[in-house]
Amino acid sequence: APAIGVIASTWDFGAAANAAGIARLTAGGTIVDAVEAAARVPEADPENHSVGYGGYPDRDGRVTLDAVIMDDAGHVGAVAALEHVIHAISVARAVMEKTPHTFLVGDGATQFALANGFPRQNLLTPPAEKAWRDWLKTAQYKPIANIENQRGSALDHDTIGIVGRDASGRLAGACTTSGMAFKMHGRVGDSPQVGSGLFVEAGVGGATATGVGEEVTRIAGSARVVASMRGGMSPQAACREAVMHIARLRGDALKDAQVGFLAMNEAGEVGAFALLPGFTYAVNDTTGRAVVLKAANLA
Ligand code: SD4
Repeated sequence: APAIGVIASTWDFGAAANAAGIARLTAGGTIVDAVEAAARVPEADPENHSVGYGGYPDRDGRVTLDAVIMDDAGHVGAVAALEHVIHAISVARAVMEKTPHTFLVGDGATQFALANGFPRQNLLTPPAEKAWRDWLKTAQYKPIANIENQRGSALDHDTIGIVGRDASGRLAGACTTSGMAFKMHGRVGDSPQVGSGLFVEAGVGGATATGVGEEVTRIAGSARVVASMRGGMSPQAACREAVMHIARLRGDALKDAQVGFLAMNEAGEVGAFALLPGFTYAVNDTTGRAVVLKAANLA
């Protein structure tokens, strides 16, 4: 039977997230419900050190979360530097549905979440606090490529970016992260920024990004991938084009930074591309297909 829905997510752990999203679709949820449900899986996982609970803190020891959710009708909500609330993606959705705005940050985002009934919780787990205290000994800020797939290592950043399509062709996406481990307090990466960490457009498709957010932000990466698909490129070709643009623009300044893009077109076809080897993504659909694939790369 043909799939009535498909969800794709960044990294190996995307498979479990996708499964939650597919379950939501199968139960009659919308594609927005599905991508939100998917994003909530790593947010609640203490073993994932880059999303929600258990996320690594900034260099001041504070866990600060960034998230965005978007559909193909121009509805969008985002939060950045949210503290004390696990499900940043659901706060982003509340921004989308309950405010006249698209983006709340810092104390304003946290106050909005608490006022809307999100429980206040301590997000800094003992292992994350220990990693931070170890990091403070040298205090060297150096992101490590593909650390997302190496659970429990000192600098992981396991951002999840999700794009999905339902049976009727409606598209939506979500992206949620605690950002780069040991970032400066107040730093916001690509993930919650519409057009950088995520972009969705009716009749075209959706794209999301992972890796060193600064490199994605400077080219508005996900919007660029979607624009390339609008121009006729396949999802993988569009991701490759954005990666090549970053490589051209930044040259040696990239050092060993990783950036990966993941895209889905209007037909539900999925592609990805990364600067370096090691970027993986997961695709699940309503026929029961669940695969983890290695993205092609420039190296
Ligand atoms: C950021 N892009 O905050 C995120 C980090 C990430 O997997 O993708 N980690 O820059």
